[in-house]
Amino acid sequence: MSGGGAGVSGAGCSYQKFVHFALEQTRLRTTLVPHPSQEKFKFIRANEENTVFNALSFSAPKIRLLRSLAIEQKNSVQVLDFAAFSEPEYDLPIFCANAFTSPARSIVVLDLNPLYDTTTNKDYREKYYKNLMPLAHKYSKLLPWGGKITSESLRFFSPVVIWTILEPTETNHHVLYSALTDYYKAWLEVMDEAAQEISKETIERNTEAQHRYLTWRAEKDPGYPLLKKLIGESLAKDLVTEFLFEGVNSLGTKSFLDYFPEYAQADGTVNKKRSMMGKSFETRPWDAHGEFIGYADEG
Ligand code: BLA
Repeated sequence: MSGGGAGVSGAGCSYQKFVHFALEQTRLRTTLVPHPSQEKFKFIRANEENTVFNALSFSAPKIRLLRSLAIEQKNSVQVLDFAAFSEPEYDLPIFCANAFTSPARSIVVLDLNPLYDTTTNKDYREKYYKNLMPLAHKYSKLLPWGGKITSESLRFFSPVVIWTILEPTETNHHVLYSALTDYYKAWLEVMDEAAQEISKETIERNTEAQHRYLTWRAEKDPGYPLLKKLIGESLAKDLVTEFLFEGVNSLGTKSFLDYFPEYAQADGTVNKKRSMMGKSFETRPWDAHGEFIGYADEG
């Protein structure tokens, strides 16, 4: 066997295994209750018979939304989109685990996405990422930088991000599973320690930062074309706005173009291109201390 097929089915098991692990770990620390979005999407089915969707969503005292979407196509594509968003009384990073595995390769983004840009906001970087740099150091060696990336995405990444493209082998998926679980445990740790903000301005700022993130992803997520293909345009749209990025229509009133005016076209519509800046960052643009060093490479 060429390894591809075996690796992919192995990956499928691990994504489900990861979801199971993550929920179990979360329940050790807090009480999960089903999120209202579960009702509509729990039993979502694909057009194709060989494709299984698994959608779960919860909330908990500090957690506004914890949701997971796993897609498995027999002997073919395996997808994981797992994220956790805190209540706006906390400025917690957003846990983000995205993996798209085909027989050819796995495209992975794993991060504690910062609520505030860590290049311009040193306090935020110190608060959440200083302690995580050893973890990033370990896994960025095992899961090498995936090469040039949509430049806009960098704004939503932290110095500990794992952006990688892997051959879907057994060994690689073993390392990936270990990274997923270690990063999630790290997120649970900061979640546990997070103190509630009481200042109205701070809570509003956190709300808007989360809304901006949701707005970006609901509009430009690379997974959307595949979702459209699998469940049709209308349901894919609902899945994105009411499940994956739930809150995009309720946490704020600003539009995509309010946040990202560079995408405005002359007729007032949003440019469909994923990126206005193009791709850049051939190599990892942070040093071992989490300092951004990517400017030289830009353009
Ligand atoms: C590709 N997915 C990508 C790429 C990134 C991400 C960076 C590489 C292409 C690029 O440079 O943009 C993921 N980008 C992210 C994430 C953030 C971001 C997580 O900005 C967060 C801020 N991927 C999924 C899901 C599917 C999926 C759920 O997470 C499918 C349902 C598919 N991702 C997918 C596919 C590609 C991809 C098919 C390759 C094709 C392409 O590049 O468009």
